[in-house]
Amino acid sequence: MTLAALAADFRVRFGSEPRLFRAPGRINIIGEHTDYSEGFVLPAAIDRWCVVAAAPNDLGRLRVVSQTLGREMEARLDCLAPRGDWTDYVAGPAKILLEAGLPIAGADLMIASDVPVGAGVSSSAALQVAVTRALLALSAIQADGAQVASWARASENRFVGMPCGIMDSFASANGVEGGALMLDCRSLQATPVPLPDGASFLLVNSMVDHQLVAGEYKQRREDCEAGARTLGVPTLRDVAETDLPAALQRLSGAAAKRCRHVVTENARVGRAVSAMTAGDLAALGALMNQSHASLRDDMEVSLPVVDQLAAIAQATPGVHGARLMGGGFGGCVIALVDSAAAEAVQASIVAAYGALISATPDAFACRAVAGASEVFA
Ligand code: GAF
Repeated sequence: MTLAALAADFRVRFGSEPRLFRAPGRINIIGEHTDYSEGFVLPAAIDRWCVVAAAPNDLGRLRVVSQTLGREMEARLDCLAPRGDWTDYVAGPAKILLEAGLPIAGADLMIASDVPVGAGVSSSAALQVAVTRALLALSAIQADGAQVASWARASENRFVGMPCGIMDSFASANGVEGGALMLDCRSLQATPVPLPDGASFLLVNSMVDHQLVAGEYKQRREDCEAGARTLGVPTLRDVAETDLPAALQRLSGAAAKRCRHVVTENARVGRAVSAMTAGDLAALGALMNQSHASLRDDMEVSLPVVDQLAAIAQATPGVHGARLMGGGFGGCVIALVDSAAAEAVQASIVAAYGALISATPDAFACRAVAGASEVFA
């Protein structure tokens, strides 16, 4: 769907002239299941977008059309409540902005997205960031990207009920063209890191919808919080790599494994930034492989079929490293590949994994793009 076509559909449906706002999905190069422990992540916004066409109405209502889903909803701004479906990602940002005391006006919204759903590339964060941006702009309220990300995350945490960290909404709101963001999830200080020359990031979908396991995600978060409590630190981010052996002696079971993952993964993010800056693809790929092993063995968020996909990718010539990406339990594997071999690598992984699951997995290479903004048809 082009921007012009979305605007045209909006005029037909609502009879007014929309402004257009878009927010991208994201990849995460490394730094998984660390954001909610206030650790480090290395995501990049990608060239898949959720676009929201928006105009004010004077009805005190949200009137929403999802072109992506072929569904509609209408709700009064003064009685927004979760319904447990897609509408929560639209009503949630409005509710959060109102709770923040912002004078959000009624709005007509039409949504079109090409961010794959359930693939671990943050389609829900993209939607909430785009809606947040749109509602703010229609009411002429200024906000920076970090603030937009925090509101979008609050929507996901408090309205949708998913206890995610800040990474996804931050990347969608603040991404930089051609680069990743090394984000400190405690201070929200973000440092752009250019993607290395000659390399591409390829996503291959395991075709297992990761959204089915919000309970597992919540459990991982609670494991990390329990570990931090036992150690007497605010979060596991406060355990230095050099202090890990001593910390592990004081923990057992799941808390020990989660702690080892978070501490080593935070360290890998720093090393990955160094490898990217040096253009050392072999080192970056090795770190991604280690991240996968840690997510599988210590964070325990993989599935056998995802491990098989990662193994296939890791063994494919032209691939420097590969790992599961996002919350886990399905979704995409991200592979670091030589750009010159990208098409052949994609075909090879798709064929091998496709034979395993008797279906053709979705796969695409992506480009790093700027974060959410108003756009013009
Ligand atoms: C999901 C969450 F939404 C993020 O906050 C992050 O925790 C990620 O899983 C794992 O790194 O995408």
